[in-house]
Amino acid sequence: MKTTLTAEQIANYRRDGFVAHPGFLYAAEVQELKAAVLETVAAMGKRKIAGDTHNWESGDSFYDKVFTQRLNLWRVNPTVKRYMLNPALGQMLCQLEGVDGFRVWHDQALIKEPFANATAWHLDNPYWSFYSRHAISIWIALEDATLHNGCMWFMPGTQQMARFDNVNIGANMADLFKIYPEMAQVSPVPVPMKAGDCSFHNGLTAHGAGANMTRGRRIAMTCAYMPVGSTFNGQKNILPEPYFQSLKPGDVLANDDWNPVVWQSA
Ligand SMILES: O=C(O)CCC(=O)C(=O)O
Ligand SMILES: [Fe+2]
Repeated sequence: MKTTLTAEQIANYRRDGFVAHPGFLYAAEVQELKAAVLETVAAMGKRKIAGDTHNWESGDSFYDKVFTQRLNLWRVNPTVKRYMLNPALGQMLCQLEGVDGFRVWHDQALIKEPFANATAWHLDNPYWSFYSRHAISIWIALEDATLHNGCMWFMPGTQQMARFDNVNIGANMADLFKIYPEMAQVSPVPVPMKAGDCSFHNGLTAHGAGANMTRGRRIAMTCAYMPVGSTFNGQKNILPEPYFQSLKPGDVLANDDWNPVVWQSA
């Protein structure tokens, strides 16, 4: 794992709200993580969230055909956990965001199957159970992500324009711009990646991905992180029901089982 960032990468991240980090995983690590992810996705079957008790029938809706989406693999697979909760990775997140510590929010395997739909422009943090201008995600390519098979695209600087209003990832690519018309003036930047490359993006940076125009699978592993000290905003997102019921808005989200600390400075 290449866990050193240059000063230029940190400066670019803070200006643009995203940065690419080529060569994050070495070849043997790509093989190990990819095998662990695919094995866990297969073992989860129709369960969308690891450990969840109810089956999600993946239907034929537009969203079902954006990607195969499985969450919280880290909770059931020790290899995935070793990568996603790696302290050196946690330290990189702190450098990028300039905060003291991060907890894991949730991970996600996102596999654009052959001929999958595009991922509409959206923000991430407003979906989650805390609001923060310092939430961050890593997106790791486990197969090459190209302009043809649906690589990620980001809108530089939009993290500064965002409030906590958002849209669902629906069939209309441009719905986000109904609530943020000013973002439609920003030129999007594609980030094609080789397997093992990753990017980081802020939870308020507008991003999306193209359709998969190929017969191959675009396989990505991602993870979202919450600054230590973040507070509950009243939204359930993927919180388990009993934990959700125990919370009131303003409570600090500090459950070490559900959201363990990835890294915190002393
Ligand atoms: O992989 C995709 O198509 C979208 C990923 C995404 O929205 C994210 O990682 O926040
Ligand atoms: Fe996203």
